[in-house]
Amino acid sequence: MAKLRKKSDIQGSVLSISLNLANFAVVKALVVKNTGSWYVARLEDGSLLKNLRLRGFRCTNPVAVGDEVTVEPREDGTAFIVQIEPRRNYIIRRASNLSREFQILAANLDQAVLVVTLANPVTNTTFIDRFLATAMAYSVPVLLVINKIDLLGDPDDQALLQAVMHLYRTIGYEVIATSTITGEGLDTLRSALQGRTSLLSGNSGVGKSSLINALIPDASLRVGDVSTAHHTGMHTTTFSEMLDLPGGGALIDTPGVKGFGTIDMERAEVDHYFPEIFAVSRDCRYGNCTHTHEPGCAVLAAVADHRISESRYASYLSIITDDPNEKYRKPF
Ligand SMILES: Nc1nc2c(ncn2[C@@H]2O[C@H](COP(=O)(O)OP(=O)(O)O)[C@@H](O)[C@H]2O)c(=O)[nH]1
Ligand SMILES: [Mg+2]
Ligand SMILES: [Zn+2]
Repeated sequence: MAKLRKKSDIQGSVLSISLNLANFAVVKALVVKNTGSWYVARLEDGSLLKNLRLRGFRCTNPVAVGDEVTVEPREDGTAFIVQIEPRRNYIIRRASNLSREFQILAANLDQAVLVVTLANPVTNTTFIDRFLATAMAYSVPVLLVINKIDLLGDPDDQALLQAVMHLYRTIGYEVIATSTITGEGLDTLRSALQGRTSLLSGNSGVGKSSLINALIPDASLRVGDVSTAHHTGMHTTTFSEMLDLPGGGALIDTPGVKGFGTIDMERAEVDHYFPEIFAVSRDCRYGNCTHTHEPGCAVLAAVADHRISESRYASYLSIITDDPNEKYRKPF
């Protein structure tokens, strides 16, 4: 299976382009929309440059919403993005499951907001944990939003909500429970988003559009629109847009993109992205412990006596068994 290139390679490939800007005035701008074939960027004075195309880039979709770019206007009125400033961070994903190609979903993020639901639909915990681990690998903090809590009326559901909030807060994540129906949690969410640029993620149906509508009154996004049209065929279209929040800050919406999927992490580094597993792993007998079968594994012991959650450990296993090298691993 194709391996995603390392972060440094991607950054390098984007920035290693030599450009001839001699004859044209260039301007700096912030990319606020990516349709997959053209871009919209905002100048410092707030005005928008539309219909921007790329020139001089080798990979497909090298520019993402959140990128600070240099735009070169042409005499015929068209304009090109010709250079990208170094990124603070970014999130990439494969263009499709088995693709060699990668797409940058968003750049220069303060945080990623993962919207999940415990009912209608139930968000899979493996999906949540893969997202959290991947975001940590990209140095992007995650705010977990549990939406549709109005549906969690009965005591069992309430207990589940409390347990999930407790689990992720104990690990160190910020968790906010919301309902776009009752309005519960929306003020807390609003202040967690204020003044920051946040990527909004989550499976379809969890209420992302509803949350955007609640937070940005003039957004009027279609609720219940599954956007299947955006992810058919070999090359998934990257459509994403930066939406300004009334109190300052912005949400980056990528309709049609479920999550960032999995990136290839070196198996030995996966435990770094599960903070509670990493903390315990210091006590494993072997420095190269994979926490699967080794004698003296402190992680296995912690799972056995419930200091590490079984669901988190299952997610850890699901990532390390993804690794194509896993098949060829020598027995311990
Ligand atoms: N009960 C309940 N339903 C919600 C809530 N938020 C959104 N919904 C509903 O969930 C469905 C999917 O919402 P939508 O915002 O389109 O989800 P998206 O696919 O993540 O953008 C719609 O029928 C919404 O009305 C909520 O807090 N509680
Ligand atoms: Mg939606
Ligand atoms: Zn171990």
